Amino acid sequence: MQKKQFFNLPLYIIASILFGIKTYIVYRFLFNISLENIMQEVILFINPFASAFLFFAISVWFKEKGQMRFLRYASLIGTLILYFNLVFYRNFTDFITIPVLFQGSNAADLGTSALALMHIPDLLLFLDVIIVWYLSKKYTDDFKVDYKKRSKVLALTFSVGFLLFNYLLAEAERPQLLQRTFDREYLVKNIGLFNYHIYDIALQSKSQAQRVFADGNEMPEIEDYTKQHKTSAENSELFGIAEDKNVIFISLESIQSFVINNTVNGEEVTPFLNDLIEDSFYFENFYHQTEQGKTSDSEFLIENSLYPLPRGAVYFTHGQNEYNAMPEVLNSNGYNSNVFHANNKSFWNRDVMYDNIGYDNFYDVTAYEVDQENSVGWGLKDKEFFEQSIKYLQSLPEPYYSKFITLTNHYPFELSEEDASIEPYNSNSKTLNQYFPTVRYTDEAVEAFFEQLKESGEYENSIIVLMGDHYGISDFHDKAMSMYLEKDEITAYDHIQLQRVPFFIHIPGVDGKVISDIAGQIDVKPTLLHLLGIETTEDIMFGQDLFASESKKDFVALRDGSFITDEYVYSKDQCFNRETGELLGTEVNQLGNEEAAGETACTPIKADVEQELSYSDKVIYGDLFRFYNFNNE
Ligand code: GP9
Ligand code: MN
Repeated sequence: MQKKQFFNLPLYIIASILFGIKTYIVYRFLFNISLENIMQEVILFINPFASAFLFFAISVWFKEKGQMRFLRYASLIGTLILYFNLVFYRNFTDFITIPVLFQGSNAADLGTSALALMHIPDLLLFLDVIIVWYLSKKYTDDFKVDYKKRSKVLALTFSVGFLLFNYLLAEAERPQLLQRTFDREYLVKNIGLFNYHIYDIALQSKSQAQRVFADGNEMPEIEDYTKQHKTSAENSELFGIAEDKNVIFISLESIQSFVINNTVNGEEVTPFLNDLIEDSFYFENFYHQTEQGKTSDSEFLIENSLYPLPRGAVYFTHGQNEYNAMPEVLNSNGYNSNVFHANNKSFWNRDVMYDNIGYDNFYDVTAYEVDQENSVGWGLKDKEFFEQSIKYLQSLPEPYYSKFITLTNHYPFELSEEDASIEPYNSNSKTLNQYFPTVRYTDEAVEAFFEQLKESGEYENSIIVLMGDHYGISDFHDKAMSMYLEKDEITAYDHIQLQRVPFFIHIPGVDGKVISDIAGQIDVKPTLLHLLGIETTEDIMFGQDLFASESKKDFVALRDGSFITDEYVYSKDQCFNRETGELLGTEVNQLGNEEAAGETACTPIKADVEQELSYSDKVIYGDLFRFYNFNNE
């Protein structure tokens, strides 16, 4: 009786507290999780307790004897999961994912070095297991309780409530955290390691199920479709013009076409890019086709000429699929392929995806010297990034394909004063105001990079491709945008036209021109491969060579089903004249006026667009390329 008073907390609460404290210590001091503000600190502190409580509170549903056994094994298994992650993290600075565990070479690599990654003091991590074990054995009679239904429901309500609270905080800190899945570190930081594992299992099972039910049957129809719409090498006006040259691809973070040849406060926004148009092929009606996966979606488009997915980031959800991506194709044509990007390698699951699609090297944040001084916003400043990259570029075997992903011009468009060459715009949108100086900063960084390429001798033998990855200013800022563009309002038509991003192909020694044909990121892969003199007959791609003498398709499809043709722009059931922006008709009547609704000039094309997007989705959901032999050799 006496003892019972001494331990007046139920054992599952004691176990939760101990386990929560331990997990927090591991998060805070053993994993290298970056915390950017107080809110993140708070969430990181709360989530270990939320998930521990959820887990241990299950014990109340057991009969008295089972309760103790459950708590013992729960704390042991929970600790083992935490510990395996720690050991994995010490080697890979990343968290375990189900596919990595079962399919990746990572786990095998780890096997050999696992012992070296375990340290004697790690035994302390098992302290709470020993305590729970001891208490549950020694004081079984004091701790086992015949819980009333009310207490059970209370424990459940409390644990779910706690979890929900944690989730809401996380959602406030990172909107759409679960739908978008951008980074494992963000997930662990916000919902905790254990909930992250549950989420990862759910995501994995869903895509596995779709994969399992797919067989090769759909493939011939899709192959047929892409072959019919393919532009052939014979029709390509510039086939082989850059044969065996290096490719330097620069992904310009959040740069939209509306800043090109435009001014703010009387100053040019992108003087370097404007000049570059003179001696490049510049596509002025080139659209991004990304969705929630943002930069990674744009990468996916240019690497595969497949569309990204309507929800989530395909880099995350289908990072293990079979692809026939540009790095693989180039590798088999004697190229060495690389990515330069000064961010966490696990962001957008890049490490896994890059490995899968054949990149030879990924120069991630660890390849750079990053400190307070040379960083702003999301990390290393673009000028520093290019400067520090040159030495790596020079060391590569040629020919190489090297993709550089800039970062400074990322929302919320922060820039220190000494880096700003132009004044911000003046409107009610801080975002749009600040956008111009950061775009200018990136423009200057690219200019300096061109200089460095010339000085280091990398320029002459390379072609340089520049592309905006996606929009930077969302429709949330329409009011300020309409003011800047001197329009009464931003209509659905304007919104689509704002999805244009700059696309340059600069071939030293070759005169370029401005090309007005409609084009999209989906067209990059076939275009580049043809410039390099690589045939694409065997490939399955939805894009076409932008230098083909005849176009095989009438539309550029955006990922939400909007599209652009020579004559029309279609978005949200509305069909516009592309030239004038005049509304030609509405397909489904949103105002409830049946008569006004009906077919428009866009209707027949809409069906084609939907079919194309659904073919591409089928390839990804069913992992259909595993049934296809690309014959790359
Ligand atoms: C992150 C960078 C930005 O590494 O590519 O990603 P975004 O938010 O633009 O997709
Ligand atoms: Mn981006």
